Amino acid sequence: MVEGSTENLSPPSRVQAALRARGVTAEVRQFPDSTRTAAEAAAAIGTTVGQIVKSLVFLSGTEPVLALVSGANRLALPHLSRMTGSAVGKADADAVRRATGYAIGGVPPVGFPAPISTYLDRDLLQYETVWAAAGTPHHVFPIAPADLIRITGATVADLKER
Ligand code: 5CA
Repeated sequence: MVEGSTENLSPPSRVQAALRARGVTAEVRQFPDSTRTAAEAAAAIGTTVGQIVKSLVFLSGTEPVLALVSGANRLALPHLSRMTGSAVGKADADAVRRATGYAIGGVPPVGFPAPISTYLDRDLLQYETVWAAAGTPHHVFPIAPADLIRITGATVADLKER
């Protein structure tokens, strides 16, 4: 299995391998400045905060759920619960690491030990390119929203608080 052999790679290399395995040519980029938060990532990259993809992990019971949300938006929990069909709560740092294999601040949208059911904020579709974390608080990659949907199998949804 292609991704089964990537466990011993560094986190950014694992993300890069997951992108390649899905036919995405995007290059993971390293920035000397922190990309830990959406605001920091936007400043480091020189893009708008709306174009930063937050990868937020929730739990529906013990089942992880991933929400890919524009950095300009706050996720409305009731919206996500409605999409999943059951109450969801935010995962703590340990649960995030267990489900994704990455630490908070670097959680990517792909490259997990097992598939995670994924929802994507409709507002991300307005941009030509968006930027997502690539395994650490210093690594990100650019991608077209349509490609992000394809490689994550995400369900597009209205997830934002108003
Ligand atoms: N690298 C950037 C964007 S490219 C990034 O990872 N942003 S993020 O928004 O996806 O990741 C930070 C998020 O982690 C915060 O928005 C917050 O929702 C979550 N977070 C931060 N600290 C904790 C914590 N202690 N427990 C659970 N979630 C946390």
